[in-house]
Amino acid sequence: MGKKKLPFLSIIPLFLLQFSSLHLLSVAFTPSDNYLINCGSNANTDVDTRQFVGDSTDTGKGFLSASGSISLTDPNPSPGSSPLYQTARVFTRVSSYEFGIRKNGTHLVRLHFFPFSSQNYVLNSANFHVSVDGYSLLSDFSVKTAVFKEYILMVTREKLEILFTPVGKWGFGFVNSIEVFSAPDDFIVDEGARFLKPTGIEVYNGLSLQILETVHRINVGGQKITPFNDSLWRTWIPDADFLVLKSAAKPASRSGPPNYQKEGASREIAPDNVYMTAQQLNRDNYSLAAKFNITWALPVNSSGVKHLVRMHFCDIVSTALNQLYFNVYLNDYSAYKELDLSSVTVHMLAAPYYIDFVVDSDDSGFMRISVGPSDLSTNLRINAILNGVEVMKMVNGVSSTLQSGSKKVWVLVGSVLGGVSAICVVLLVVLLALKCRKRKPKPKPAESVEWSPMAAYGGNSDSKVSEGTINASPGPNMNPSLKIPFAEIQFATNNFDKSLVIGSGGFGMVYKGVLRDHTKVAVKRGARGSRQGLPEFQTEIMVLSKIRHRHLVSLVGYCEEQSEMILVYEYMEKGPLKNHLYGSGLPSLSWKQRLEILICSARGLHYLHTGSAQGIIHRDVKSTNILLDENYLAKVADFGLSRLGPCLDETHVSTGVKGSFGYLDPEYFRRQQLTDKSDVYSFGVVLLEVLCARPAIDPLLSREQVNLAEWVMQWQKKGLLEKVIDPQLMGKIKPNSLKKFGETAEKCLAEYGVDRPTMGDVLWNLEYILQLQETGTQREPHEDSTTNASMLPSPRVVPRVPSSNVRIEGDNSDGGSDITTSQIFSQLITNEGR
Ligand SMILES: *[C@@H]1O[C@H](CO)[C@@H](O)[C@H](O)[C@H]1NC(C)=O
Ligand SMILES: *[C@@H]1O[C@H](CO)[C@@H](O)[C@H](O)[C@H]1NC(C)=O
Ligand SMILES: *[C@@H]1O[C@H](CO)[C@@H](O)[C@H](O)[C@H]1NC(C)=O
Ligand SMILES: *[C@@H]1O[C@H](CO)[C@@H](O)[C@H](O)[C@H]1NC(C)=O
Ligand SMILES: CC(=O)N[C@H]1CO[C@H](CO)[C@@H](O)[C@@H]1O
Repeated sequence: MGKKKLPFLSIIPLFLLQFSSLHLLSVAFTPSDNYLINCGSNANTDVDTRQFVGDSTDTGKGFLSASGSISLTDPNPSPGSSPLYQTARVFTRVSSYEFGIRKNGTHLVRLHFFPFSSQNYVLNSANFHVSVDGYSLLSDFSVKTAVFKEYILMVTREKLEILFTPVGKWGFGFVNSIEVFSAPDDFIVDEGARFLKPTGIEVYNGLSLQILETVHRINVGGQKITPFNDSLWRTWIPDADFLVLKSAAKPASRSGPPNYQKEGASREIAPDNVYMTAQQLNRDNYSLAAKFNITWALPVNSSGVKHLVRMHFCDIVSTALNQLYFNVYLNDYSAYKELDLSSVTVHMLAAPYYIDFVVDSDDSGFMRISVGPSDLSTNLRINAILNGVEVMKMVNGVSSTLQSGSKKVWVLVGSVLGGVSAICVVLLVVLLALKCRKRKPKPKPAESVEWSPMAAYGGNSDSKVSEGTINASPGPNMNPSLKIPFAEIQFATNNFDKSLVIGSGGFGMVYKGVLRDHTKVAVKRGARGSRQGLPEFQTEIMVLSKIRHRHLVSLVGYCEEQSEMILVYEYMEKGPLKNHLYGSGLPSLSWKQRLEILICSARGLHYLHTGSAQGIIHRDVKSTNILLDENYLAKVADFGLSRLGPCLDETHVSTGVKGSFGYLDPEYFRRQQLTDKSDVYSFGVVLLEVLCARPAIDPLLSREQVNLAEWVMQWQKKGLLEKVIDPQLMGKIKPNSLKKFGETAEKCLAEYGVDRPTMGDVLWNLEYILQLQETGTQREPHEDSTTNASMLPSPRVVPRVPSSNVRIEGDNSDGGSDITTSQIFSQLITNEGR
């Protein structure tokens, strides 16, 4: 490290042997074209070693090409505000500035707006268009606070014209300051960007001809950099506010200038301070069993618009070459796999490097950038870094039409096929799933239909069904707007008042709380040093901010200030289902209530499995994770273990499994292969808990009774299920309802996943069981002989009183296609989980 320190010119001749360091002495960048205008001012002004020419001075006047403009001075400038903000030029008619261009090439155009008020003009009521060389950059533009706009564009004309057009008869426009200057050569390289598309990565052609608008410029892991310390007079802001999970990252820095290389980035691409600071993986919280990324979510306003994302890298964390390999993701695309900075930068540490990506913004409202561990790195060296990032919107880029066009095709295909044949729908699902392995799927919106691949069975070609799946608009991946300040949580819980504790678990304490807006919430506060740590916390935020569903407990927000890990959920008045079954003295639930609770829970789980195309496995289904609201409406909770992969890691065995023993899929145990059928098994245990009102494991009972599933299944097989049901239900369950219930539970608890029904099947059966209870319908004789009866299609086709027609249709058609669907799903899920 020491040899790279070159603080004083006097010692350079002695110690400076490395060629790269000579770079230091090279002169600062001087643009060929360089126009800096202080609009509305009759004097020149120096700002950050640059002189801004007043456009009311003799030299300045020459740039203004129209009459009908007024120079305005802020009568009450706030102390310390930029001198550029103290005057403005106001346009009451179409007016322009023109600047002679000496050198063809990329230029930067910057416009400063500060809406002060004077006697005659209140600038925040201005409304106008701005165009540059005929390209509209701002339309119907108005300014409520200080606004800075920067555009990067190619100029090949002799003159650059900036045109201001007031809107309406009384409208006017204004500007406080203008900068137009040449960018360094190769600032934007025509074919230098990786174009991320659902079909793969391509080279983006014609980048230099795009007009780019700077949206974000961030010095990752470092301080704000002001124009004074940047050779292109840029401002870089810190990244902390954009980090989705602060504790995933740890700042790194190194002193001295970086080793600029010909092949890499120059100081004009980004200044020293950007490259000499970074965020790296917080390895304090890291384990191989629970890997995570660092993710930034940068707000972007438009969806389906191409953006240039320029990422800056400089390996300031390694002690030797080739220690650092990591993956880069952008909006869930794998943007760069196994990035090895040592090899891309001519084998030198601390050598600046940048990579340009072109990507469409999606409708999440955020550009999501992640760096994360590569599979190649050993545990010892595992790391990932980012030093800086810029996001620029392509103002004249190809818009969303192409993309949304192709989506529409899918919807159309989906709805047509839906009416034709279920097999085609299955195919579509598979295609989509495959497509989604390239580009991660978008979660469904909250209100979308609970979609089952079999929904089309009844000849239902309702296009909405397909739309809900394919044209889904996602919530942001990990929505920073869900962040809640720690102080707010202290307020809500009366500073974690012990009397408000409503539960505790492996994770920590759960408190009841009330937010300032009177929303009741449950606050789950991670215990310091809890075994169930950061990965679970992160998973839960990711899963829950992606998906919202009436039967999944929703996340109100989270807090990770002061190394706290706090999750805030909607409050569920009646608490866990378990308390209403046994052990708490609460009034006993009727059979109908119990069935309704199970139906709601099955809906929630079915949605988890199939709703987002990717499939989410809950992994910890049990009666304590089914919560009831004031109307006994059930919702599934606790997604901390969801989809963390197939292996039973240490953490899981010692915390998760202990609490959930008795619910665990035996196949998962044996083969360590997690599928959605593991949730079905656990749900089968919940069915028995509900029926028998006793815990899944009760060590106080005699040996054959300890394990609820084993014990009850013995009675079920003997056809004597009614002997072991909750005494409160004795004589209250109609025999058909009970019989079907027993069969359903038995199928859920099948030894092998493939023999178990899907959550959708279970849901259908529960609805049917409820109907048997309500109407007392007699079972058709043929049903009893049909083992496949439980695998019927969509609940949509169930008439109030099931007729033999429907049954037969189901019996005929299900066998093949339904099993196929399930197998495909579990395969996809299994692979995805690895
Ligand atoms: C700039 O480019 C234009 C069009 O490509 C060309 O006509 C013009 O001569 C160029 N000007 C200079 C100064 O190179
Ligand atoms: C420029 O950078 C130096 C060193 O990083 C810092 O001390 C100084 O305050 C900066 N100046 C401005 C105007 O930001
Ligand atoms: C990192 O993020 C990407 C994209 O969201 C995801 O595919 C990948 O699994 C993540 N890696 C880890 C270790 O979480
Ligand atoms: C998005 O639009 C809002 C209002 O139009 C504006 O305040 C905000 O700065 C914009 N954000 C970005 C990243 O452009
Ligand atoms: C969950 C966990 O282990 N969090 C730790 C992450 O690392 C920071 C220090 O870098 C600790 O303060 C957190 O407790």
